[in-house]
Amino acid sequence: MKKKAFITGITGQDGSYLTELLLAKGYEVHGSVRRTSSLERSRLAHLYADPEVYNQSLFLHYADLDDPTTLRRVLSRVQPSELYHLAGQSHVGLSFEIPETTCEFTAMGTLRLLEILRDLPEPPRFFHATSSEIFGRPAQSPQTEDTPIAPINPYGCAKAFATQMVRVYRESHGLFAVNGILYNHESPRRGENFVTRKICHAAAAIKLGRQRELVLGDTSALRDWGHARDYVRGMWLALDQETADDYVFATGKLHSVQQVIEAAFAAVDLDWSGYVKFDRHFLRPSEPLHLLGDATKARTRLGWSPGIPFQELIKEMTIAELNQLTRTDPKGAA
Ligand code: F7E
Repeated sequence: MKKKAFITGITGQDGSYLTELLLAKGYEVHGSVRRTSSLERSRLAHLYADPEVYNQSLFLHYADLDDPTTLRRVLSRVQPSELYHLAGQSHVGLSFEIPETTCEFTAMGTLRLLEILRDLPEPPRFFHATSSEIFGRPAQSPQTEDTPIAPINPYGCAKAFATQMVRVYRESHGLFAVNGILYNHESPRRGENFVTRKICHAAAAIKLGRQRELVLGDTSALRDWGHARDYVRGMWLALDQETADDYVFATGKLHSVQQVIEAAFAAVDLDWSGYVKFDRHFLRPSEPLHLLGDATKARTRLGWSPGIPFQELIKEMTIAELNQLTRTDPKGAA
């Protein structure tokens, strides 16, 4: 019998990489998709197009985190042995604009899932994709699973609530529930409003003469950036254990937004300095500080380590943008 996994957020960056990983491991993969007018599922398009995969080992279900009745019905029917919860409003800047929506999906959505699992006769193993943003501006750097939670933005607060609830349901209700505390992780499939993708896209578009400038907020901000492909491997490993626990997934290396700019423009052989402009519109009311992860526990217990270094990641993302832009309008290439 094939193992069955269920993924919320299957159409996102992490969902699509995780789907590929699980299909390669022989799983039957199910995912929930939101009803939207745009049908934005491009990250899974190559799998839909494959008649040996779509509706054979990959299945999609309409369900959303604010509709627990449907979620309960779908999960009762599918009966997965593993549930990877990746969905939620994940943009930190946007969470200042739409705090209630952020909490509704990211915090309450997680609690609703935990409540459903608690009632199932055989609850699946549960992976919750949480975030370094739960730490805010920690006194301790690097952070571990034991660093105190002290978020400083609505997104971090929603994730903090959900993270703590996962711990409560693990300890009080005996669920096999895991928090993966994920530091920033990127790829060519990253959403366009995150800074790495925005920069890599701009470098490629400027190279091709299709964009004139790149407008950014705080370029001195530091982050611990890894590759999403490495992080989804960690998710799977975290559920493939005897007991449930929390794990930090991080590279343990800090880079600035400015270093992303330099690496992306170098990948297309351009001098960045004439193109990058500042706009305070992209500044946030507060910035986390010292968010650097210590993944010792994931390394020693799970045998996990990040394989793809920062320079390689940014180069891969920029070249992917260049290829994509050239494919969409080959004549525009300069
Ligand atoms: O910002 C600065 C911005 O939006 C990174 C999510 O996956 O990782 C991600 O959150 C930094 C910040 O990611 C622009 O102020 C400057 O300091 O790419 P980002 P994030 O906020 O770190 C965590 C771990 C998550 O959990 C989240 O879900 O870049 N920055 N100028 C800018 N950021 C954006 N987006 N756009 C700018 O123009």
